[in-house]
Amino acid sequence: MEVTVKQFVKEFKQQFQSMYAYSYEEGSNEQLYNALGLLVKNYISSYWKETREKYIKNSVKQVYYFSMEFLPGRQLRSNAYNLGLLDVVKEGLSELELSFDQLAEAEADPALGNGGLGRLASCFMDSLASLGMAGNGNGIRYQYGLFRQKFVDGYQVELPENWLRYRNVWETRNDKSTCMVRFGGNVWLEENHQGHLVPHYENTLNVLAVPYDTPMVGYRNDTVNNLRLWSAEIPVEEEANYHTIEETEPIKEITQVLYPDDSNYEGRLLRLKQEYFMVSAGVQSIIRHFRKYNVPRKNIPDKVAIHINDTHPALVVPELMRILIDEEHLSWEQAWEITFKTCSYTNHTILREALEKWPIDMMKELLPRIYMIIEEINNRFVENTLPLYGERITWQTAILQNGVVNMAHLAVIGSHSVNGVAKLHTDILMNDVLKDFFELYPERFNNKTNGITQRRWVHLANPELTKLIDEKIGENWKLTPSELKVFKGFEKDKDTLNKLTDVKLKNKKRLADYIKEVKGITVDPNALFDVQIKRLHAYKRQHLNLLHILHRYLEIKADPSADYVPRVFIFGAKAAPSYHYAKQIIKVINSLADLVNNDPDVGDKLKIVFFENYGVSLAEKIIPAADISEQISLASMEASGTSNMKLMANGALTLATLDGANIEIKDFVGEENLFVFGLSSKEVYELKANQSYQARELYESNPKLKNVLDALTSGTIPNLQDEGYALFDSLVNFNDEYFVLKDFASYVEAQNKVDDLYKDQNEWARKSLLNIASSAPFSADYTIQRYADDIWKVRSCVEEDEG
Ligand code: 26Y
Repeated sequence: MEVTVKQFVKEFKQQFQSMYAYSYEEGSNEQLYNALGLLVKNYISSYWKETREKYIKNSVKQVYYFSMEFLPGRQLRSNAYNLGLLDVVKEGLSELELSFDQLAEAEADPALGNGGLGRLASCFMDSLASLGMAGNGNGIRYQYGLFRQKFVDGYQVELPENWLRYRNVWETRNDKSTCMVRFGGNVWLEENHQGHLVPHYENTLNVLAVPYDTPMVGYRNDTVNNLRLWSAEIPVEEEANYHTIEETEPIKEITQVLYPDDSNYEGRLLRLKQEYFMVSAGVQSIIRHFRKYNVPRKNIPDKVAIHINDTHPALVVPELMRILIDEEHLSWEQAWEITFKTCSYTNHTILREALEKWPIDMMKELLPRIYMIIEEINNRFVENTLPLYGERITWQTAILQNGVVNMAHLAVIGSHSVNGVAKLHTDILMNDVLKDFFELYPERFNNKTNGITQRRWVHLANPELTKLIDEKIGENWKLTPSELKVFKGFEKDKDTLNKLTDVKLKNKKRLADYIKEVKGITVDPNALFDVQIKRLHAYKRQHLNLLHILHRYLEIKADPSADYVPRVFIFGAKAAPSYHYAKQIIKVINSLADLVNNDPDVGDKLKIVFFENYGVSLAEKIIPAADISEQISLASMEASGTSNMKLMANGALTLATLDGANIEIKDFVGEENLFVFGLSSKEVYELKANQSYQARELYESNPKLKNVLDALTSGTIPNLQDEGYALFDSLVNFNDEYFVLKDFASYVEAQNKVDDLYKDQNEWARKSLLNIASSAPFSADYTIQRYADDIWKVRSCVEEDEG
């Protein structure tokens, strides 16, 4: 968009003054940021309006991405960039002697998600808009985001994340589009005079769903889509029924906090309320919007695609059925045809404990009408399946099983498409986790390997690298990521390799300064920066990383002249508050950090930095500075991973097991350009099946390993309570569920190869360049194009305009 610096400066001053009634010179960073954000939002608003109108006018098919989590990250920089205004804004502010970077840091980072699944949803929003596709997000406006993590004495402490404190300039409260969501009470069906069975409700709890809309700005294509987040309120007309603040709590708490767990399913009533609240409001508003299209209801699937991001929004299936039957008076068969063609489902995890199953009694009581519909879906499913496939398959795949509603089964049965998020993961779904369904509906299954938006994760997070690539291959890769492969042509170009090394060093210096500032630790920017950033979970094996560091430490102590390349081990990870073991791992890493970072024998050879409160904003600082990307989950456990892609795109070399998307990274960049170690998923399956694994044998037979494990309990690591014992126990006495000891030797070996390669900076840079140049296939733009072609059947509206 066209705005001159002069115009911007004038409008910014006005904006500030109209908001705060004093001059910008007196503003705090938060105030200045708010004024700037609102001004940018003003610039966005006409495109936002026009995009919406265009979709309606052309009767464009819309995708609705239903997700309990979104992690958009800070939006000022990315919105200004996508609008093409970033340079103007920076220049204008510097004329006013203000620093854009400083103001941008004042923005709260909305932590409305736990991890990968939530960040993926936001990368997808960015790509949908940038491809000019009509894609909307639908989620919850949690008043408190994922807890703010602090370390006290090395222990994780959780603080509330009040991200709305200084207001949120990007959102628009949309009171015209509220919906009513009903919970509980009694429901019965009665025939009306047209012979329709219609439900009657009594004693329901009615909750008003208020949408807050946030613009999702496409990259220089005038497209602005919508992210709609719902907030729960008391219906105005019922306010008089509430006499005390306490009585209003059950309503307000629905959208108060995000569940901070991404692995342990807890059958909590409040979570089910959240899920239905978001689903019901979302589906109601879709159907309302659909009416503007003036096409028959049977054509809903031609105009609407609803995507179910993991099972959390799977109640979309019965809710859409409810609306079509109870409110639109369609027959069951008509409604089912529409629902099934409209819905599609992505699975993001094979962890048993993360697969949602709700007690039937709970569902019945909280959502009586929805339960009736689920029961009917289940009955019809069983009726159809039993004669064709027999007892075993039918009962294994039923929605209602042993007193619970199996949400994955509901999602698969109610969707025309089911996908995993990396090739291996999809294979595992088809051959293991959902294998009976694969027999019933092979045509539904497909793979969609995850992707990331290069705009946020390269262009914006790593401007110096972006400049270097532009210099060498021109700017086409920004719109057509596949062009990045042209960069491969520079793998032997000395000048390029030197510049690439310089860029990395600059990024490392910046991170080193930040480490000094927030952790008080001095690190050498020339050391190798080794990064593991992701949720803390035993299957991701941060403790394998820990054991290797401890091993190195012991070797250095035994021989201070040992030839180790100086390394900084960098961690960022939150543990679910109730995940005791994960928190113990955090504590041990922190205590080891205290030991290692202050040991004069060690010096710069080894430093450990565990950042607090890992999230999108921290990731943007860490990733451009990484040399090594740790992707060391037990093979078969990590569905895809996405930090692996972000790190690769920024030139880190991957150190990985053959798990999730690591396999595809290896295939694209070539085996010689990353470090692979450990069991394959096939070997993991075999080991589990033949039950032959004896962790204690490894402990007893490998002296180096024994040495390391013993150091957990010997008092070597200071200030531990029982955390060292807990780790030792789980690994040695409880037979090491995630085969950490089994993979230890090959991990150490791979780490030594990392050292050797780092000594040859030229060769390192060459491999780094090849990684960058091979990262294009992991652009979320391509991932979204595949969802659009294969699942949603939507096209770019920008292309359409151009005819
Ligand atoms: C039901 C509740 C316990 C629950 C809450 C959140 C269950 C799962 C989750 C989140 C899962 C998640 O983030 N999965 C990650 O999705 C990424 C995007 O597909 C993958 O890259 C990553 O491997 C996977 O762990």
